Amino acid sequence: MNYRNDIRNIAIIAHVDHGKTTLVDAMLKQSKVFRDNQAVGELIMDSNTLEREKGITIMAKNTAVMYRGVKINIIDTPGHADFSGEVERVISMADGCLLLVDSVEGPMPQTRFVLRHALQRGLKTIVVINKIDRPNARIDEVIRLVQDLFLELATSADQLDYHVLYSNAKEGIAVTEPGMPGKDISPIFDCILANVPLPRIESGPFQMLVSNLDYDSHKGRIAIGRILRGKVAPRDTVVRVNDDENMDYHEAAEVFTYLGLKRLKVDQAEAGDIVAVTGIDKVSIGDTIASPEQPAALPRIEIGEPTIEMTFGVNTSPFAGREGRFCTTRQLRARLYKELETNLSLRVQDTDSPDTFLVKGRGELHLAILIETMRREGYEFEISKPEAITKVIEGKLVEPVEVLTIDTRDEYIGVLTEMLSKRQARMIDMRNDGQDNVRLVFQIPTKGLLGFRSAFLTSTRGESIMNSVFLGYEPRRGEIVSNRNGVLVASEPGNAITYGLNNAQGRGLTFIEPGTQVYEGMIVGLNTRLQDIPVNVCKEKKKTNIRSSTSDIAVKLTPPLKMSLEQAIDFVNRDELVEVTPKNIRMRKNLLTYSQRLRSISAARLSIK
Ligand SMILES: Nc1nc2c(ncn2[C@@H]2O[C@H](COP(=O)(O)OP(=O)(O)OP(=O)(O)O)[C@@H](O)[C@H]2O)c(=O)[nH]1
Ligand SMILES: [Mg+2]
Repeated sequence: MNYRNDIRNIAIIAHVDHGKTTLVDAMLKQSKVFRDNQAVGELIMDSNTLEREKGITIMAKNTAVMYRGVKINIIDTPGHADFSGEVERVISMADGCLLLVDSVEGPMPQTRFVLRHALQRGLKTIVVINKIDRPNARIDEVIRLVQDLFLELATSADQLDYHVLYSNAKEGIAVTEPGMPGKDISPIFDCILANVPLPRIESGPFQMLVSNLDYDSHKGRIAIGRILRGKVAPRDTVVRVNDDENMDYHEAAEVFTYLGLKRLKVDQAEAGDIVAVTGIDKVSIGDTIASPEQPAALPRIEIGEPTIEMTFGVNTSPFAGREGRFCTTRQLRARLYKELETNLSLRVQDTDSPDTFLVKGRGELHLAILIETMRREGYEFEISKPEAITKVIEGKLVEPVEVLTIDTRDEYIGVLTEMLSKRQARMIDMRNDGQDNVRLVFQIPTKGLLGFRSAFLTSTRGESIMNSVFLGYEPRRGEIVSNRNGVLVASEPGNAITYGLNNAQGRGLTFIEPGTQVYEGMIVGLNTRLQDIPVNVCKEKKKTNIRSSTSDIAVKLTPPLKMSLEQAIDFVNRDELVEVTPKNIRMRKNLLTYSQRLRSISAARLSIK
């Protein structure tokens, strides 16, 4: 067995927002991969539009820096639990990892998830306590908690022997002892060089596992992965081996390695390095590409199962086809199945209805990101309320359960515990820091979390943070009764006007502005009571001949409550749909007319009797 000492491969893992991408910024900037006068900004690796808008990483990405003559291949990963599949997918490319932990928050549920994966794969871990500049940093306690986590998760004694560094990623500073003055990020680089194992080179002809895919309009599919064995060069003949051990032959067109934000075209790349190879038609993540001399498949990447599902259907609203570029079943189906090529924890199934597909994902945000991406690409479709996926294990019906961590203030404990107990949550921990801050930990079925986020933000006035991670399956308990109020449903099509909306505001909150086009059955507001009521928001005031001194005074409407896509997904009930187009997000009743809805209610009552 050989090793090469000119490369190290590391993944950066952590709970959401603990500073991974910011640390990569510092590594890139300080290793001089940019020109001195080049404006590169912040969160450089979060290059996708939705990542920039939301300030979170969604997809794992590769980059590399040179330090003391060694190339460090870096994989930045997302920290949000919904994108855990990305971490599982790329972690096999690395020999070591930096585990970042926020100096105030300490280890969070996703810290445990990513560390468990890293340790199971035998990655050498370097702990980096980040954000040491935060005023209420509690470094000693965080170190103790990290130690507990290692004791619980380590698979061998030598994994307990890890290095700890301290950083302020935002300022680009790291130190080896807390309190030490720092000047740059070099202690992290030095620690990587000294401790991350050298990449192993297995002897034999070329072999690599495809861990990621990219596209280029000229070059086609780009297969990304770490070379395990041998070398690859442009125009080499390679074999693609897939799931069913089927093989096909290809000619590698170009071979690239990483440096900074660029891919460098190379004449040859060798085992131990992370490369991008073009020319391999139809290649998928999980395929092996290898030399025809020894074309054996490597074990495929195992990815956790999805926990929630919803339907995606062709838009059936009266406004169908007006705002989208891609509106047909064929286009919707093709787009959803294409997503499976890169979005490994997603599942798509045809249903009994040819116009509707069942899409399964790792959480509401996972699906919401797909919906938002498709809408921006010009797709128009309708989606149903997300549901938790139940399954049968050993003859028992089970449902997914999650650990929910809430950081909030003392005054909200009462309201939160009450809301959550209705959602079948059980409190498993409560810790107070003596300064009004409290961390609550619950175990809750996934179905109880659906629709919780917006209620949570409203009732704690945006002052709290919630995070949830999949825990496992438990016997399914009863339904959770929705305690959302009824909705105001447009009874006539047309343009909403101030007069009609003002009347509607007498019944509850409204969601639309004057001038909005509505159709019968569209949801235009929230009732103050439990049942739905039809309202005519297009109704005009009756004209009279008599002028009154007050009639011309403009009616002042309360501003509408405009819902984002995620809020709309959270809001709708089972008998409702969200209509998604590039221009609008509308909510509607599944049955559009009042008489249809009445008939279905009485049919449901009859069937209960
Ligand atoms: N005060 C302080 N803030 C930091 C530090 N490092 C990162 N941040 C801030 O923390 C926030 C989150 O940083 P990111 O780098 O996006 O975190 P991340 O771990 O990549 O987040 P995800 O990829 O979404 O999981 C940003 O607002 C950063 O500016 C630090 O050392 N000190
Ligand atoms: Mg990030």
